[in-house]
This record gives sequence, C-alpha cells and structure tokens, in this order.
Amino acid sequence: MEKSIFTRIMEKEIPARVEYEDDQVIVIHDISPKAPVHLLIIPRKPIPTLMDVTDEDLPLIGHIHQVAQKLAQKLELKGFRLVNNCGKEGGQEVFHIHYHFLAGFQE
Ligand code: IU
Repeated sequence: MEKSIFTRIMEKEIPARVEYEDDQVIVIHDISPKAPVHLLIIPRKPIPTLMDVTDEDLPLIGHIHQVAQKLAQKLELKGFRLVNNCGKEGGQEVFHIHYHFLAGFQE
C-alpha cells in the first residue's frame, strides 16, 4: 500500500508543525485550520478509517483521548472538539485515521 501523506510527515519526508509526539501518535497543526486551534492527532499505525478499527486497536483509541486531555492541559484550554471524519461520505480526505482537535471558539 502506498504511504499516506501522514506517514510521510511522520517519517519527516514532508515538513509539518509538530505539537506533540510519542511512540503511538504524532500531533501536528492542520495546514488549513478551521478554528483558532486546529490540531490533528494521528496514530503511527496507518489504519485507513474508523470502520477499520479492531479490538486490538482499542487501547490506541483510548490513548488518543488521553493525548487530547494532555493537549488541553498543555495549551490551557477550557474546552475542545474531537472530530473524526469517517469515509468519503463523512468528509474524510486522508485515508489514514486521524482526529481533529479543535479549540479556541468564542464563548
Ligand atoms: P479529513 O478528516 O481527512 O478531511 O482531514 C484531513 C485534514 O488534513 C484536513 O483538515 C487538511 O487540511 C489536513 N492536511 C494537513 O494538515 N496537511 C496536509 O499535508 C494535508 C492535509 I494533504
């Protein structure tokens, strides 16, 4: 399978503004932000869509939520949205699973 754009970013073939990384995920700033804070939480494992998540991936999905908590603490945010676009009909454009972390909306 061809490498996704996100795998190429993880392998430093393509530059990105990295906010956080660990052994399971990388967090980058979205190149075309839809909110004052728009990050992408991307697992290193190239799962194409949420529909391809299996039982063995459930700890990873939990970890993504923990990373969202850490980001909120690090950036001193009171709230955020965590969004997954699943499938073409769900608005997904990059077929390497990722969660949009959006924040900084007006109260
Ligand atoms: P989607 O859920 O697959 O639609 O989201 C893909 C996102 O990846 C979208 O918000 C793009 O702006 C973003 N993105 C990026 O940050 N850097 C890139 O090189 C590419 C897409 I291609």
